[in-house]
Amino acid sequence: MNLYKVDTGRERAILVAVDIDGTGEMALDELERLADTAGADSVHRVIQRRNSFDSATYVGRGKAKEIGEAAKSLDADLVIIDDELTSAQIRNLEDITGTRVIDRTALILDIFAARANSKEGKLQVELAQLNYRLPRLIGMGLTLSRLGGGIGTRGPGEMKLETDRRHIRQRIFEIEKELENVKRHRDTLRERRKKLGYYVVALVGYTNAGKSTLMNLLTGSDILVEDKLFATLDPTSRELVLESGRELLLIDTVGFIDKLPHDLVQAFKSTLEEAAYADMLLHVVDANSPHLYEQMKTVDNVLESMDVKKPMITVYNKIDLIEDTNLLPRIEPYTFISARDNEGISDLLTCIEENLPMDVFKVKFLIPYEKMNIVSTLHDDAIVIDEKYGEDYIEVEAEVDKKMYMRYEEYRDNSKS
Ligand SMILES: Nc1nc2c(ncn2[C@@H]2O[C@H](COP(=O)(O)OP(=O)(O)OP(=O)(O)O)[C@@H](O)[C@H]2O)c(=O)[nH]1
Ligand SMILES: [Mg+2]
Repeated sequence: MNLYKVDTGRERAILVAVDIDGTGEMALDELERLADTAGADSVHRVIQRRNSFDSATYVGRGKAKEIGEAAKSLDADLVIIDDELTSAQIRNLEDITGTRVIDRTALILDIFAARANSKEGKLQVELAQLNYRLPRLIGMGLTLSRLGGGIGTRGPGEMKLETDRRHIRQRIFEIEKELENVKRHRDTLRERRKKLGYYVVALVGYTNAGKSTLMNLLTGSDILVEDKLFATLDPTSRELVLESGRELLLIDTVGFIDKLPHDLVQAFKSTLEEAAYADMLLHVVDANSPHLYEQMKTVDNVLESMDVKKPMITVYNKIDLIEDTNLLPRIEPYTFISARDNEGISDLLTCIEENLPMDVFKVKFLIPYEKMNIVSTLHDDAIVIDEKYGEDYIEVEAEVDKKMYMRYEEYRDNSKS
């Protein structure tokens, strides 16, 4: 390592991809953004066209040597590989290049580690990191022996990451137990939301599409918005009242990315489930992205893998940056907006309104006389079909929306259909 190098606090990285299907340049563009977010500058890019990954060294052995030479002459701190590697591949590549090697998964986990804020988020990231690390302890020679850390060695917060197998297993066990509790809490919250009869609408989409910007605009909240990947990790929910008076809960969620690490999906299950429990999804798309199709496909794939099938509106965002919206795929329903310039928002709200499931329930309520106010609410806000004044109760037959259906659950007459 060059002791006289100017310390910018940023690492110098060589980015490497094996290109099997011709998408190498695109993959490295994204890897470069990920590296930038994690605090590394790309000093060199290497793409090798091959039919498959080399099982021992990922790229071919000759290419690995070249990378080592480039690392020396460019004074690189690390090599970042665009796919997930085995511990043997990491070890072999470190031996040949003489440089620290991390893979795409470690890079993404590192970004998540630096960005986790909530207790749940930190636990989820730590769990994902430990699960990633456990089978790779032998491989991570240079990474773990490195003093002073660097990308790939950071834990959530100031936590030092374990390197001892037995401790790791113990810690995984503890975290899983803690996350169970968090999950139960989340389930309770979800139940409560359901009881209140809220329609839940979740913002989903590729990272950096503008989900949080839209959330802030619609609900006046101040969620962190950044031109970096994975600005949002924790789901945030806020109330939104539509023109018609219908109230919904809007949820901002963690962004998706191509080749989302399996350990992260597992650890973030309860967070990702926010989309699964929503009544409707807004798929926010960066309409200006050169990789728009691939990003939309990735989002579809992640949702599919979680078995999420919900009514969805495609929301093309950042139209202030594009000249021709005619080139965008038109899968109904869709809208064009600029969350930055507050454009197209009323169309979006109308579109939400039109596509919300219109649940109407025909029910009979048995309402005690001291709750006369409920009867008048039903007259005001629902359609009363029939009304009988009995001995103990007022029997009201009415058509109500989901919200009222849930709100007056305890007065429903369940004795007959
Ligand atoms: N030009 C333009 N930029 C936008 C628009 N909406 C969002 N951005 C920018 O896009 C970047 C990402 O925005 P975010 O709202 O953080 O995106 P996100 O989808 O929440 O991203 P993650 O939380 O990282 O998944 C920021 O720099 C925003 O200022 C828009 O309509 N037009
Ligand atoms: Mg966000």
